[in-house]
Amino acid sequence: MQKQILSGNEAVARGAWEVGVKVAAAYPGTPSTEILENLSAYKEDLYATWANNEKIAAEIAYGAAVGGLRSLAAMKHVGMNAAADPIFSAAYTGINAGMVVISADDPGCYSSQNEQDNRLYAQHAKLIMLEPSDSQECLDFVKAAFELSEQYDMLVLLRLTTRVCHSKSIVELGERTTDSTVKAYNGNPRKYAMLPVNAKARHIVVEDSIAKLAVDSDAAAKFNKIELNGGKTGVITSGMAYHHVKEAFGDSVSYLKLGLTFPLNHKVIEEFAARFDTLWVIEEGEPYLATAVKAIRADAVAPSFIQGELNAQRILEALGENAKTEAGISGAGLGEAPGRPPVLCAGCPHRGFFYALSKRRDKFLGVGDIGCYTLGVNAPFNGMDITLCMGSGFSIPIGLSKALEAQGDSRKVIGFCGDSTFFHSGFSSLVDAVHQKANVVLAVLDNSITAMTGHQENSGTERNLMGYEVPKISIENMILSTGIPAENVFKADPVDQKAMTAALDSALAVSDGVAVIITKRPCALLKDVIKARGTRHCEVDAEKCVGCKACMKVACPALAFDSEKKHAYVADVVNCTACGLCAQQCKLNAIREVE
Ligand SMILES: Cc1ncc(C[n+]2csc(CCOP(=O)(O)OP(=O)(O)O)c2C)c(N)n1
Repeated sequence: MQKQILSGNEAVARGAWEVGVKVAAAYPGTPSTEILENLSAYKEDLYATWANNEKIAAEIAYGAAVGGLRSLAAMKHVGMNAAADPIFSAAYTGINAGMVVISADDPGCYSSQNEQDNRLYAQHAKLIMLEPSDSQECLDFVKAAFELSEQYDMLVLLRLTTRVCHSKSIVELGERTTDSTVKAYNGNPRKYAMLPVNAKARHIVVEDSIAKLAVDSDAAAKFNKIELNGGKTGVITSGMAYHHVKEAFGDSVSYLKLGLTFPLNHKVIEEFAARFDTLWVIEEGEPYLATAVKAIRADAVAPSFIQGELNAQRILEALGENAKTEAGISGAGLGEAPGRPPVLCAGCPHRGFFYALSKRRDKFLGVGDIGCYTLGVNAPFNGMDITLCMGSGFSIPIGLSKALEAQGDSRKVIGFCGDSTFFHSGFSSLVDAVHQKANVVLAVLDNSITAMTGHQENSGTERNLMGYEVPKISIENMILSTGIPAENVFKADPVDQKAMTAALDSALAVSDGVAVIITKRPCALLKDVIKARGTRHCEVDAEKCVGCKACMKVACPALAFDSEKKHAYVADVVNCTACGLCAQQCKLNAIREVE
């Protein structure tokens, strides 16, 4: 049997391929992104695509599953909010071929705007939930998930977390199941057309299926692992929390590691609990298991780890004296890594936009969105007042501008989002702004890629995930299609400060309805951009530099200031892209481009 070291995401992709998945759709989002990237490598055997948002991804997968192909939709946890609408109703209809929704949660907010625990979605939306805790289980569970999905005619939520997605461990690979996975389409509007009359009937069906699975002893044995090590303490846990608690206590306690976490098999929990004087529930996030276990054993000890990622030290601290007797270890040395706040890269086109904006700070309130440009919130740009979720950069301004108007505040609201976010949900917000005649400035910061999550293609790129040529959708044409007059649409290369400032001033001067700015310059880290730049970079002429630090105001990480010699210098020649934004600030022409 072949073995490989794989991350959880790679193992999910491998498992999906092995189990005969034919259609996979996702919208990128850390920590889930690599699932689809890895699946696209199997393009001879399946169709893998980036959708414009998670709702669309779920609907593509659902269409394929009902049509008879095993399918999956992958997303980060907040993507589930966008996809919740179809998923809740798909849970009623059931599917035909298996369908798995993958939610990658981010306890500790390493790359997210919140740390919601999507285990609660399983219960709420009525999805079977499997929680793998390492890469082998990622592969095994995704395969089993399709069988379970078809056996119970239910959607399965494969719930991952950052640490499961990104940790690497040894995985035993399997063979690929071939075409027996294709099921004939069995049209049945009473099952699939969710009018109230059908929905009521289907609701009962899904509740019945949940009840059956909750007592399915085969499923319980397959996914729930009991490790009896003697001693008086039993631990109930799931997912990555299992490894943290194991690191803290090793074999000094016994474990019930739940893999099938919705519906929970109460008999399994009861039998395990009955063996021990002391019962701990250790889980990351909301008290999901704790609520169920405490209904069975009210004295179960369940420390709260709602905020932040779990680790052995936190568990030991939370359990206090109890932990010392059981574990005999102190947890010393399990320190936190130092924080390193992210910054806009050297040569990032968004820097030019925010620099121009920072010169007009008294004239606007800024509403950001989610992307690399969110980093414009930091000093020295201080470019935004609010940032919430994808697409909201174009809709919050509608309400916020009403509030400013009501209070006689003459500042404009400027909302901004990137090209991928524009396709995700920004455009529908823009349409609303136009329809409502909102007096706002909306800026699309188009760097021709979904940059923040690692350069995924989107509807504005000419290739898709599988590398095939596809129609490239014009953002400008979409904007003009809303009826915004062309004279209210201002375009600029954001690094060109003359053009950028002119665009900004013109947009701020529009007094009736929506003005749009489109900044257009590709991400500095795109392969083609790096290739075209070659070895060009900037250099500061120390003779000419008087140490005024005007160039430092653009906050480029490639540029530094020598406080002894009192002049600026390009400290990171490799990453300097010679964009010239710093050079534009130098009145003495002390910065020039060199090879
Ligand atoms: C609902 C949701 N889905 C996915 C993400 C993950 N995510 C954060 S930023 C981003 C893409 C931003 O791309 P773009 O708007 O083009 O801006 P760029 O990073 O290129 O500047 C994504 C997919 C998220 N935060 N929320």
